[in-house]
Amino acid sequence: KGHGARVVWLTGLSGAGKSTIARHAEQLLFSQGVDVSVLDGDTLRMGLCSDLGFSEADRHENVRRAAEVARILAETGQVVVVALISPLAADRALARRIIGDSFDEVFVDTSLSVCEGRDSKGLYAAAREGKIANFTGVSAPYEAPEKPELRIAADAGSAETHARELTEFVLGKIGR
Ligand code: GGZ
Repeated sequence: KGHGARVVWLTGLSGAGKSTIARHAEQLLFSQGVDVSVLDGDTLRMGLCSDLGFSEADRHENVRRAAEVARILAETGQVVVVALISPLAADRALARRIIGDSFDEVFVDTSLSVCEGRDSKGLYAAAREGKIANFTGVSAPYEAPEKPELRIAADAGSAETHARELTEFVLGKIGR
């Protein structure tokens, strides 16, 4: 148990599948005996980050807090899967600086049209109608990673397949 000490940082649009992939990968890694935890933006925003909105400054703080918590958990030997939109390259670079060598950036690459087509929570529709301001991909920027350690092409294929891809990547990183 333990001694994973990695942070895999999933970035991508709302509805890209980050949370689902993270949860499936958590199960797969757990069943391989890996001590793993998930930090999900949606969940963090219900507690630790409940004071934060979606301005650039608040997203920056959201990323910073998630990175600091991920670092603490990784220092206990866990593999930490973080799932945050984290739309700005500079903020992801901050996370990388906070976490250090055990950080890997994973781009869950789902096109805006596919995310918007799914619109499982109706957020894109609301954003288009101007009911949600600063919505990533609609009225706020998303800077795609230029050199992620892993890119998951998620326009096609199932979340299970993508999670298996992520799991293989993590197992390789922890020498398993
Ligand atoms: C982006 C928003 C917004 C705005 C609410 N822009 O798909 P979801 O619903 O379940 O996940 C999204 C979540 C994004 O939180 P993060 O902490 O990952 O974002 S960031 O890293 O940028 O801080 C979405 C919902 O919150 N949501 N309003 N304006 N996503």
